[in-house]
Amino acid sequence: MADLNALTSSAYSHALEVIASVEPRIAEATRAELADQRASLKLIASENYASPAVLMTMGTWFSDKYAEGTIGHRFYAGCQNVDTVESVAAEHARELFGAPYAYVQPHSGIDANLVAYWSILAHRVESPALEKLGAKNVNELTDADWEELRAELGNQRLLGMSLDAGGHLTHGFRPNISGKMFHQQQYGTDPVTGLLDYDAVAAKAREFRPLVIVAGYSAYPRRVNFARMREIADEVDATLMVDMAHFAGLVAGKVFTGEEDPVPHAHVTTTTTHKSLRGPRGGMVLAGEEFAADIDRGCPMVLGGPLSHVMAAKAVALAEARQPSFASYARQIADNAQSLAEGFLSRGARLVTGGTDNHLVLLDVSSFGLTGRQAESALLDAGVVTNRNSVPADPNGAWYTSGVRLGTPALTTRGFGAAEFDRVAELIVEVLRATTPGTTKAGTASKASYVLADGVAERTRAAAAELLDAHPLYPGLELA
Ligand code: DSN
Repeated sequence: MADLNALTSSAYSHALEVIASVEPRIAEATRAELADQRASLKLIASENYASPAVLMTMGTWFSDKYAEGTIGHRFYAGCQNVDTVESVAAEHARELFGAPYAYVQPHSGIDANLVAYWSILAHRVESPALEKLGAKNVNELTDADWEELRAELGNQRLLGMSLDAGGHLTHGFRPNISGKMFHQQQYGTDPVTGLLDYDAVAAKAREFRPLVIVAGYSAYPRRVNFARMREIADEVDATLMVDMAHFAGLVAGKVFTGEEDPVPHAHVTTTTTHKSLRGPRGGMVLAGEEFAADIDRGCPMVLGGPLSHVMAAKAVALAEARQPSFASYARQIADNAQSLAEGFLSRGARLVTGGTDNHLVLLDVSSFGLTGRQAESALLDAGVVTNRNSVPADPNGAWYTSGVRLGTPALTTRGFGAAEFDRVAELIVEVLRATTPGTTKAGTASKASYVLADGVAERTRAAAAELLDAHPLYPGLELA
């Protein structure tokens, strides 16, 4: 078997030379990005490290091909190889997740959610409305028909998890288009436990009668019972959409099964491919066959031309996720999150919901006397990359916040285990204890500036380097 490390090193070294011959600053930035990623503790819960095979697949001439439409039904000639790529990616997605139908064109999670929303509107509202108007498709509608259709489409309701309880912008948050396409209401979490209260969600659904209930999260550190969410949706005749972007890797790796696997329970499931799933940056929609025709309208309804080079990389990543080693990886992600949580709790730090049972923890940094922004910045000084995040009913709002979100997928890819994550918790607590809020020019307490005690950043970086050197990123990849 070929020495893959040597091949990868050679391929990237040569590629950078080719790039440098045109724009050396981009070649330099690419080298610098690898060096930075290698030298930091990446704890952003939505990030990962894709394999060289996935990364290389994106750098090809598939980027040059237009292929609007669907497999075998394109608006451009010469798409036979794109058809192969999209078919293979969709086949892997269907088989990996046990979904009857998969659409692998979305460029991002937001795009995937938009495609899903439109497909639900089309399936639940537009098709019946067209039928009523005696038209086969939207092109046959007159201006008066459009008025009538808009009146029908305009009164649709969406119930999603609120942003500060851990939901996502695209789940009906007002500044996002999902909060404008739909009349939206939000469900939160229990104010004492921080946990989802399914009875409260059901009560809200009965009162609000949404067309769509969205489940899924980007900052909720617990598993969700999707069977229960489907019961709630069925009771009010809503369509259940699950956005599994954050935990798709845990579904793929069979850590989340039964009631915790969204795919058999949701009508439509969306995801990104680059978070715990460890693929290229992009999105995907999974559904039952009844939604397929409407989802297939995603391009050009919502999406620009498919990114064939990224669909090819999705196929490679999904093939990787079907290997047994991916299931071990997924289990390790969850085990490591446990260790990280216990590491914090044993050192007196406060976690939203008191712990985790997925891939992330939400650290409430108000107990250190800091805002999320101050904590995020001090940690970055020390080489720990996180992102600030609201906690439920956050007094500091969505900009300064009171929390820091930390996830285990990326460092688990590097080979970190439970002991390393306990050490990570120890380092983070040391940095936060050594950080104090700064003052504004007016002499009041600042929510942004901070003072990190002398020497702490350097000591933390040195300690982190020991962990990182023992678990190198892309081991064997050496750039000439
Ligand atoms: N930006 C992603 C995250 O960090 O969770 C979600 O879109």
